[in-house]
Amino acid sequence: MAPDTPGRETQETLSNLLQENRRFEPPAELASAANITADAYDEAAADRIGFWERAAERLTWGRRWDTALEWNAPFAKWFVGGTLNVAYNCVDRHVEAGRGDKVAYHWEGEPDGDTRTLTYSDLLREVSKAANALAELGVGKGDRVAIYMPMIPELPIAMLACARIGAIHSVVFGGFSATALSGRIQDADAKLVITADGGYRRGAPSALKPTVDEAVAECPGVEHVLVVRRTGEKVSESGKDVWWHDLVDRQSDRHEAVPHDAEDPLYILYTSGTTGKPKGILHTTGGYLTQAAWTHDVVFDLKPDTDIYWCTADIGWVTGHSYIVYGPLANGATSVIYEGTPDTPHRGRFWEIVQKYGVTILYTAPTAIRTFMKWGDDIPAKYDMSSLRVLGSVGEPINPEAYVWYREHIGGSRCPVVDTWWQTETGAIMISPLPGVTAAKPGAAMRPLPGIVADVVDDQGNPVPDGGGGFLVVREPWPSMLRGIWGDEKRYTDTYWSRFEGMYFPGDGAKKDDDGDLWLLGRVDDVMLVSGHNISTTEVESALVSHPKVAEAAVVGATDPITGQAIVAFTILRGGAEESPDIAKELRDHVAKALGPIAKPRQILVVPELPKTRSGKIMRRLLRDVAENRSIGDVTTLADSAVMDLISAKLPSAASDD
Ligand code: 6R9
Repeated sequence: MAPDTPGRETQETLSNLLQENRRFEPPAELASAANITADAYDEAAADRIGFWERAAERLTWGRRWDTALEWNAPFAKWFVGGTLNVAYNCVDRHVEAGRGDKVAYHWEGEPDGDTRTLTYSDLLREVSKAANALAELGVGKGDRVAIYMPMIPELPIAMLACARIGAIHSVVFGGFSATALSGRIQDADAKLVITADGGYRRGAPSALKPTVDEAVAECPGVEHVLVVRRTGEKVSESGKDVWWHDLVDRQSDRHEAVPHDAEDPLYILYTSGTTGKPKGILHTTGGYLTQAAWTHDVVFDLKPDTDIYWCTADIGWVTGHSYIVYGPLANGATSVIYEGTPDTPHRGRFWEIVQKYGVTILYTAPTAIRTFMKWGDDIPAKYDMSSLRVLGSVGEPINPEAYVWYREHIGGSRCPVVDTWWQTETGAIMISPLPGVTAAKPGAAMRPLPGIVADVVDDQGNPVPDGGGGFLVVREPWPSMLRGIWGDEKRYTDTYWSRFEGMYFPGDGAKKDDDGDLWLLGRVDDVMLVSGHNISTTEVESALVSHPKVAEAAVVGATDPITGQAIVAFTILRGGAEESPDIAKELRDHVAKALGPIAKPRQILVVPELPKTRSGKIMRRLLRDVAENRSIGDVTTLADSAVMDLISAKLPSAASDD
C-alpha cells in the first residue's frame, strides 16, 4: 500500500465509497435442484476438515489418506498417505463407468468449420498414447515438461499425459516471448518442451516454433522438443525435434495409470508477475483436484449429463488449468474449447458458439464482458442463447454495470452470475456466490465458499467491521493451496505469510459491506492515496463504467503536489458514444456524484485501448508511467505492445521511449 502522506492522517485502511443496492435472487427452479444448499456453510463451519474429506471422496483413490491435513504453518499437506492418479480420475474412471461415448471436449478451431469432438474414450486413447510417448523420450516421474501450445486438443492431452506418469508440467502462455519462455524452462529445469508449429489467431496462422527454437537455444537441459503439426507452415528442424504425429501416433493406446502420492507435484505455473522474476507456483495432486472438482460442481451447479460448459480462458492461465482441464474432466463434464479470438471472423463468434453447441454454463472474464459492451448490444441479440443457465466471471473485479449488462444481454435476465475470486496460488475458487443459494449483488464476490475461512483486516491484522475496507486474508489452509514457489521456499514465506502473522495474504484489497458481504477492490499495490484517503482503483473504475458512455476504465494515482496523489483516469467509450469536448467534465462530475468529491479524477483521457496482460488484467503500472510522465517500464507481459504508443499519443506531455 502507498505510504502515508506526511502530516495527513489516514482515515481508514481502504475507503468504502461505492453503494450498490441491486440484488438478484437465485432462480427458483435452479435453487430447488441445486447441487448444494445453504446448510453446507454450517456443516463446513462445524467441521471444516471433515467437510473437505467428504469433498475428497468424490475422487477415486488408490489408497485412502490417513490424515486429512498436516499443518506446519505455512506448509500444508492434505490427504497425507493417500494415493491417486489425476489422469485416471479425469478420464479412465468415466470410461470404466460406461460413459466412454460421452463428449469430453467439443473443440472449435478458429478457421471456420475446423472442429474436433473427443469423447472420454477418445481422450483415454490419446492420453495413453501420449503417456507412452513421454516414457519413450525418457520422461519419468518428477521430471519437468514445459508446454507452449495453442488452444488445441493436444494441449490438455499433453497435460494429462504428464499427470498420468507423474511428470510435472509447466504450461507457458503461447503468447510469451522467447526470453520469457527460456526463463521459465530454465527455472524449472525442464527436459522436454511440447509445442506446435503454430496456431490460428485473428484469422491467420501464428507461428510458435521459431520462438521455441530461440528459447531452447538458451536451454542446454532440454533434450527433446515434441512438435504438433497444426498450421502446416514450414518450420526449421533441429536434432532435438520430434514430430507428435511420428512419435505419439505409433504408440500403444493402452497405458496403466499408477497412483501417485497425494502430495506429489502436479504442475508449476508461473504467475504473470507484473514486477520482478516470475514465481513458479507449485500445485500437488490430491488437494488440488479435490477443490478444483468440488468448486466446479457447486459454483456452476454442474449437471454432467445435461450441461454444456464453456470456459473461455486460455489454458495457459490457471483458470484454464482448473476449469477447462482438471475440474470439468474430474466431474465428467462436456466442455467446449475454442482456439481463437472473440472477433474472428466476426464479433458475434462467441454467441455463435453458444448457439451452436447449446452452451448452458459460460465462464469468462470482465475484460471480455466490457469489450462486448463496447461492441454493442445488437451483436449478442442476433443469436439464440436461451440454452444458458449459469454465468461466471473471473480475473478482475467485475464492475456492477458490466455485471448487469452480462446478466441482461448474455443471460437474458434469467441466469445467475457468479463472480468468482481466486488466484494461481489458491488453485481453485475461494470466494463466490452459489448460484442456487445466494441472492447476489452486482460486483460482489459475496462470501467465502464453505470450507474457506477468509476475512478483511486492517493494517494491524484486526478484522474490519461491516462497512469497512482493508486487506483480504485467508485464515485457514485449504486443499488446493499452493505448496510453495518452485525452488524458493523463502520467497513463498516472505510473499504470502509475512505481512500478517498466521494468515495468508493474497495481495488484494477488499471491503465488507453493511451485510458483511465481500467486495474485491483490486491489488493493494494499485491503491491510491488521495488527501489521506486510501481509494481503490476498482471503485472509481466502476463509477466511470456506470456512466452510459463508458465501456471500460482504468485509473491510477499520479503524484500531485497538493493531494499527495491525484486520480488519473483512462477510459474507453461504448460503441456509438461520441467523444465530445466536455466529456471529461461530464465524467468527473459523474464520479464525484457517485462516490463523493474525494474520488473525482484530476484528469480524464479517452483512449482507444488499455494495456492488458494475456489473461486480460489491466496493467496499471504502465498507465502510472504515462500519468507521471515517465518512460514506460517492462512491457514483456503485455498482450499487445502497440497499445502503449496509442495511449501515449493521447497525452501530448507524456514521453514514451519504447
Ligand atoms: C484466477 C486468476 C489473481 C488475481 C487476484 C485478483 C484478481 C481474480 C477476481 C479478481 C476481483 C475477482 N482477481 N478474480 N479480483 N474479483 N472475481 O485470475 O488468477 O491470474 O493468478 O490472478 O486476479 O487481484 O489476486 P491469477
